[in-house]
Amino acid sequence: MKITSAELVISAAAPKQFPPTKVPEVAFAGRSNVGKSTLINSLLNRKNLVKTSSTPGKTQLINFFRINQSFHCVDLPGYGFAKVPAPLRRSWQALTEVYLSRREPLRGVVLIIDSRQGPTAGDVQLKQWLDASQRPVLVVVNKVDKLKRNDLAKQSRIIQQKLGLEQSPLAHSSLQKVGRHQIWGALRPWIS
Ligand SMILES: Nc1nc2c(ncn2[C@@H]2O[C@H](COP(=O)(O)OP(=O)(O)OP(=O)(O)O)[C@@H](O)[C@H]2O)c(=O)[nH]1
Ligand SMILES: [Mg+2]
Repeated sequence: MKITSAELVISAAAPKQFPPTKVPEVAFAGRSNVGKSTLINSLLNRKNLVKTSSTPGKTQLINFFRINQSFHCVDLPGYGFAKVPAPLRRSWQALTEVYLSRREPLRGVVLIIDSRQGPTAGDVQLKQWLDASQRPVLVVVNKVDKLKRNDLAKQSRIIQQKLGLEQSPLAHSSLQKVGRHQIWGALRPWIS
């Protein structure tokens, strides 16, 4: 995928700020710190378009990015980070839930799983919820630089089984620049 333009449309704190659009959208979901924002930067070949942080809970709003004037990438707040105050956690959850259940241009969700941790209860819950909502899901196992090859094969099987996938998850590492082309290949039908 050749990226000719990528810009932030809006950081939405409430559903009424979701931008009206006719272009298709892909959203990136996963637990806090799993590398969602970094993955979007690496897909778009941009170092700092999306803010990333080693402190979990960096992305608290829903960030809409317009790519090549033709589709949106949407960075969702992460879940499952206990140190975030409970009321804040609820407000993100509510915002994300409204987005995922009602957003008309949303074509599919990239669900990102940590390669070492494997699927958390939150990951399993979200996958089941997306399936029930008939939202297409692409599962990516991320930070695969942290695993040896054998362990990655084992972890991929566990992810496939726990999330009930027909195919094994795509492997990605922003650090090693692995998996970018495969992910674009899977996303193409959603955004064209
Ligand atoms: N080893 C390794 N570290 C990574 C990779 N991708 C991201 N990280 C690191 O993981 C941390 C979290 O990255 P973010 O992209 O901010 O994570 P996020 O999922 O957007 O987090 P929230 O916004 O808090 O939900 C940062 O310290 C990144 O440098 C990767 O492929 N490999
Ligand atoms: Mg983030």
